[in-house]
Amino acid sequence: MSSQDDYTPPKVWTWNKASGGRFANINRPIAGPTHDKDLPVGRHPMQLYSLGTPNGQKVTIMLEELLALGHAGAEYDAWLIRINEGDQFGSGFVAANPNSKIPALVDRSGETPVRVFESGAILMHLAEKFDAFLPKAGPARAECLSWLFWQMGSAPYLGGGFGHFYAYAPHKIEYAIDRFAMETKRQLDVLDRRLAESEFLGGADYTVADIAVWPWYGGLVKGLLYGSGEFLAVHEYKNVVRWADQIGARPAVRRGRIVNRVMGDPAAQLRERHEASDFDTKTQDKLDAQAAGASGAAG
Ligand SMILES: N[C@@H](CCC(=O)N[C@@H](CS)C(=O)NCC(=O)O)C(=O)O
Repeated sequence: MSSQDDYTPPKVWTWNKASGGRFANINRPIAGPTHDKDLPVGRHPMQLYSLGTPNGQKVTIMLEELLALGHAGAEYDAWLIRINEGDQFGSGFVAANPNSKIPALVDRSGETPVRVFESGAILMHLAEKFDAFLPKAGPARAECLSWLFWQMGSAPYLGGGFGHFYAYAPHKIEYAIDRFAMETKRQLDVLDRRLAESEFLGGADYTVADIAVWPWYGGLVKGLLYGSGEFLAVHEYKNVVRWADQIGARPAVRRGRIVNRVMGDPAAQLRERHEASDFDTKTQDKLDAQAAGASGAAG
């Protein structure tokens, strides 16, 4: 039996920096900035400070979808925030998001810049601003928002729970992996049943709910998250796989998912995006090849 199996919590928890694990160098029990650093500002109305994780991809996909609809006001600069290097604790970033997590958006389209943090809030801000991907009223809006907020509440069990203990924790703890694998599979079944009755999560139309859920659960069923595809038998969730492939083939999704990416195939990484032309021919060819191979989701 290893020491973590017989741990007795002390009366008062103290910060043990040597606790280990993949994110030990950035995790800390206090908020606020650690250093002074202004954020860069580009020339477009939308300034995004992010990283190409599933939470970051939601926003770049949304912006690319809006641009594809012809909304020039959605033009954006996507600046890279390297969370492993502590960029989220710079004073400028903390002013944009006091929670020190990507993504953070500063909407500079009006006289006064507006900060928006939390990916769900950013998606709603953009959807309402451009009147797109969010039904205006009635049951369709209620259903869309229900699935949007389902993602916000559910993904921490997948990422912070299952993903952390299955892939990143310094020890494999059966209890923790069992608990979160069970919950992750339950969530996949929730999605699978919904997508058996409906083309998209909100109903007949593609909405911010799909944009929020796809980078997480689309990536999961395509076997791209935590190397866990076989362990979770993700191929069993056939309706989720159908939906993941369908969304992954959208040109705006193929562009948005590679913005601010620093991992995986270098040809499918656009570390910063400042112009539409930044998606160069080489990247586009690579994305076309990926789409042809139907490997559409997040990585
Ligand atoms: N609920 C937040 C979650 C954001 C989040 O967890 N971001 C992670 C990367 S995916 C992060 O910035 N982590 C840095 C840290 O925890 O210090 C949202 O949806 O925006």
